[in-house]
Amino acid sequence: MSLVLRVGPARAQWWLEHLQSLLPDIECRPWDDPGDPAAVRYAVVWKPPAGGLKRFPNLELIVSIGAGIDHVLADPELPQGIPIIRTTGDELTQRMREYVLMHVLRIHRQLPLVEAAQEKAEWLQIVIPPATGRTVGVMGLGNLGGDAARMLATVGFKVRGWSRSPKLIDGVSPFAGFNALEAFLSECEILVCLLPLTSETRGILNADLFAKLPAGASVINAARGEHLVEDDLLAALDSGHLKSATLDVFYEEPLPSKHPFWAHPKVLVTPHVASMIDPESGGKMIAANIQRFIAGEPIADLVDLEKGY
Ligand code: NDP
Ligand code: OXD
Repeated sequence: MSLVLRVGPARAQWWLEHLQSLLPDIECRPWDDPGDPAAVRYAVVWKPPAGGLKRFPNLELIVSIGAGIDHVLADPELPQGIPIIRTTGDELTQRMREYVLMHVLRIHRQLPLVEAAQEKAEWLQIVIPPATGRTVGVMGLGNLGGDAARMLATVGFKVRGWSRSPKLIDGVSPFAGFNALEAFLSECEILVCLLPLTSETRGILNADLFAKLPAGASVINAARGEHLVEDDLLAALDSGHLKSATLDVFYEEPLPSKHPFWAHPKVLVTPHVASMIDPESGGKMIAANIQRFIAGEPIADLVDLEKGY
């Protein structure tokens, strides 16, 4: 009985050794050297290539090294009927909370202007409203978005949240479904996207949506690159309707060196690091979920494949 691991090369060995130490009864093998394909029962993967998982005829479980599972569902040859578990956890949530707080405050307190002024040795005093005078909208109120919205409300922001089904979170004005999207957007000065990528949310950050935001709004996308229509964002920034964009995720990762986002004065690029799953904390979550699966116990992170997230 074996487990096959597919993760980027930078941390592959760390992952493999750590998972093996947590799952001593299962042989953990790298993706490119899986041994007997018939022995592979578990696949722990980030962005598996198309057709890669169908190599294993006795696969029982797929584990996403990520909160999102879009990168698994993207495989057109994905073997059907196999349960998929996503990876969550306090550290993942904590890291995303820090990312959202840092970038919302950077925009709210106009840090780019302060830094530009310093370069010119200019003493620029800007009167900024307190957070209680600023509205932030969070799209997606799940583990990450729900937590971020709660945290922003605690800091003092006026917070709105948008989800598929209604969600009640202290200090957060709830909006649910596409019928409520326009009303939700109408006052969001800073918009944070923490949606999963599904057929309903692909391309949701587009010209139509930007037009419904107040003039001068800023957008933070820490969800998936495919949520964003890149040309629409560039047009909205260049027309001045949007003030700035903070992007952690991209259609193509790593973001190609010639991509216009890198040098755009209104875009801050971060390299998909808003909340990284590391082998220590992520490995513990993954190993615990595999053990629950083997024991036939309930698994909170089991993905509802009907919903697609
Ligand atoms: P969850 O599945 O816990 O939550 C998803 C939220 O989005 C839910 O509130 C859900 O609504 C809402 N939603 C889904 N579809 C729609 C829709 N059509 N319309 C409105 N709302 C919708 O996800 P997580 O919070 O764990 O993660 C969100 C995403 O963040 C991941 O899928 C991943 O893409 C991204 N991510 C990015 C990371 C990074 O480092 N940049 C790290 C980790 C995750 P409802 O509550 O009604 O179900
Ligand atoms: C995730 C991610 O989905 O890292 O967890 O993007």
